[in-house]
Amino acid sequence: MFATRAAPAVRASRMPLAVVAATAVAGASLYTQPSVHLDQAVNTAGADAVSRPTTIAGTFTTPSERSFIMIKPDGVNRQIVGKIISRFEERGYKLVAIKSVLPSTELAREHYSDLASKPFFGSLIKYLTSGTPVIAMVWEGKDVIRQGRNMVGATNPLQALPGSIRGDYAVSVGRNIIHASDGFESATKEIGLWFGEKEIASYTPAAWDQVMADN
Ligand code: IDP
Ligand code: MG
Repeated sequence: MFATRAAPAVRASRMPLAVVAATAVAGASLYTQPSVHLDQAVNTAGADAVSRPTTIAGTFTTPSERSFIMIKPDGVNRQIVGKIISRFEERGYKLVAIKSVLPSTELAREHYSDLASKPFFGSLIKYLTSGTPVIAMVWEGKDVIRQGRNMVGATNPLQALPGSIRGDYAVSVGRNIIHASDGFESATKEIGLWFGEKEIASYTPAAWDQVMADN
């Protein structure tokens, strides 16, 4: 749970200004927001609002749900940023925040903190901070966390189905183009880490009600 974790050791002096601001704002929200595990959230999806906490990732399973999606340096380097953004737009999701970031080592390490013990962690961080920017985004809409994972495809492109982003554009697990939050708790952490509340827009696309409606 975020409330019991130590604050990230992020040194502001080595971070881009936007990230400094995001981290400063996020620091407060990230570790004080109620968190919920994905399984728990799935089980309570039909229950009342009290059991569906709202964080910077919105409210799980509702149109306010948000996911952190990041085009990694290989996606930027291969100049397919527009194609990837189009997929989320065409699906019906709403882009509520976007920025190009040269992540600091500290930011990259915090983002992937759950993988710190993996043998590839060092090279993953080196790659993310190699000097080619990442495109950090927040997308909003019903089920965007789980649907975002479907659209991105399996971690290893060998298992990623054709039609998914990794299944269409990637070959190697170490160069799999894109990141997507894997649950409500990680979306809450990641959006709070990369963005401040004030960087996230509130607006209603023309077709929003059509796309989000249930009978
Ligand atoms: P995800 O990106 O699908 O959520 P994670 O297991 O969270 O997958 O791993 C984060 C990233 O670390 C992957 O997207 C990939 O770039 C890299 N990675 C994961 N497993 C390996 C591996 O076995 N070798 C090299 N890189 C890996
Ligand atoms: Mg992951």
